[in-house]
Amino acid sequence: MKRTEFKTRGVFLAYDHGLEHGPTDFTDVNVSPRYIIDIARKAEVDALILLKGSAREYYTKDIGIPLILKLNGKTNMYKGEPFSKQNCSVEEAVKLGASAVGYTVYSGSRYEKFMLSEFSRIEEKAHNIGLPVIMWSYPRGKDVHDDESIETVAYAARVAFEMGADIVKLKYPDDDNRLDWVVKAADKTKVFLAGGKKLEDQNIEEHVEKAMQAGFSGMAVGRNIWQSDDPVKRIKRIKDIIKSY
Ligand code: FBP
Repeated sequence: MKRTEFKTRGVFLAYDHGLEHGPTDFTDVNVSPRYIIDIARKAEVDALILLKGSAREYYTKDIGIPLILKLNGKTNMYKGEPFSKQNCSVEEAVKLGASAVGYTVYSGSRYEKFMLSEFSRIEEKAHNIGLPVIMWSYPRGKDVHDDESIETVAYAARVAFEMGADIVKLKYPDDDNRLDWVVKAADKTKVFLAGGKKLEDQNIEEHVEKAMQAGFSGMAVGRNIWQSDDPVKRIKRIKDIIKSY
């Protein structure tokens, strides 16, 4: 399948929660990948993030939205030290029409060495065929005491840069006066904000505004969009903020 052109700025719509959290995040409506694809089209998001199951059944290039295929993931039934193994190959992602690939690294976990080396193999393979690589960089595990501190989030940003990621997806840190430090730590890697649990419209827009002011490149968001009553409007508002920078 021919790749759809991929931009490293804007809004990405994330929908890998069926594996990460289970259907508890879903309603009768947003449980269907078709609903999410419909939002993505109407709001003209810059990319759609799927796992291989949804991608295989629902993604086609006619949708006109670039696909980011997430190559690892785990359930939250498992409560031990975080460890997310690769469960889809770069080759399979290409077959499914992906324009980029994604992978979560839980730095600080006792299993980080496995995730870092798996990420590294994926990064080399993907870059060899011109596919951008996105790291979900989420410090987590019993040795990580404050995953939302600015220093931890900046460290997560740097991990992605040093590992060769084109884009890093990060949680919003607790000290938003120092968001520019996160961007500096990421150097050439573009920084995207993750969404988190559903917030009020105003709060999410405030986060995006502050992040963009500090030099972020966009937002990769899931629940705050497809759990909202008016997902398309929410995306459009976020897009307008991003475009104004
Ligand atoms: P949300 O915007 O819904 O938070 O999605 C972002 C994301 O990174 C998803 O891609 C992923 O499924 C989820 O968060 C993982 O969240 P966590 O590991 O914090 O439970």
